[in-house]
Amino acid sequence: MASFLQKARRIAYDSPGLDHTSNPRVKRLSRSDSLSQFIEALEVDDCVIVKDFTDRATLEEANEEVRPWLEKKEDGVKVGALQGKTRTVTGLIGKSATVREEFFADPLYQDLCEHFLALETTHWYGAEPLTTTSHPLLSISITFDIPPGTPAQGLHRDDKNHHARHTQAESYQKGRDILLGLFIPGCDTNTANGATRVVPGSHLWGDDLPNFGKDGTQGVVDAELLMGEALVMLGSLYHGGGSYEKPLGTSEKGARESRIVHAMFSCTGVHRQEEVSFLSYPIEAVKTYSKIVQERLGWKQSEPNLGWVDLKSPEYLLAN
Ligand SMILES: O=C(O)CCC(=O)C(=O)O
Ligand SMILES: [Fe+2]
Repeated sequence: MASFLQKARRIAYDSPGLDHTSNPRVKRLSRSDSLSQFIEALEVDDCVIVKDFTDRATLEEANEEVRPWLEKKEDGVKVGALQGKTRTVTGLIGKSATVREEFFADPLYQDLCEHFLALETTHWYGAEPLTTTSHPLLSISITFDIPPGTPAQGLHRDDKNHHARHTQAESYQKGRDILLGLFIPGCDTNTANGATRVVPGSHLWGDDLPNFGKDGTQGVVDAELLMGEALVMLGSLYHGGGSYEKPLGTSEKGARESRIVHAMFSCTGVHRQEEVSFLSYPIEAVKTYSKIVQERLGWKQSEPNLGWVDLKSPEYLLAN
């Protein structure tokens, strides 16, 4: 298995003939590729780019829906990996119908969440076995808008929030991750404007001090994305927003000066969500959301016995 994965890793990149073990890149796949190719890319590299995730018109709609919220934010926040410059819009599911129904509810992303995060367990009532499944939840939906003058984030794993522990491994075991992220850029992202930096393969590392080499760039790749593409990543991937060093006011007149990415993370159905869904999205609004979104927000119980209201799955509260 290990040698299969190593081989897959060598042939996984889209420029044949290059030794990408010393110059790693993120694999790009299309929607026409099979789900198992996406799964394999995530198992091998811990991230993958979907080339044709969305189109420009849909992306512009999402940007328009988010922009008023962004413009209300003068300053960035200092929390977690955010160091005060990056502007954020939280609770995106309620603020952008396009982010919610076109991006978060995307069947490819949801199928990958189901594959990596659904839990199926057999337990016993006396001698009677019962197998139940817990489906994933949305943990957080947030826009990251990096203005010029923003330094790079410290490389980190987002599953730190869930106190995840990792043992070093040769190859991927299903169930290893508790988060799956989806990053959709609202503009082209590149090294100059702070494309997200990722460390392919770091999902197999343990919890010791990570080694990014003397200058902190060993194994680090700028996941440059074009509008319409999306990056899918496991929660154990070392990553961080890149630096946008260009001074403010040097862009062409009228050009938007920020790097905008709409991000979502899903977690397993038995972990605590980063954003408290029931306080973030009022029930009257949730009634208008698609079924899959309602379920991922926690309006369906996790089998066997989590997330009840009065010992019942809460979707009955959405019925009228
Ligand atoms: O802005 C980005 O590219 C990534 C942000 C991030 O990883 C974080 O704030 O946890
Ligand atoms: Fe992060």
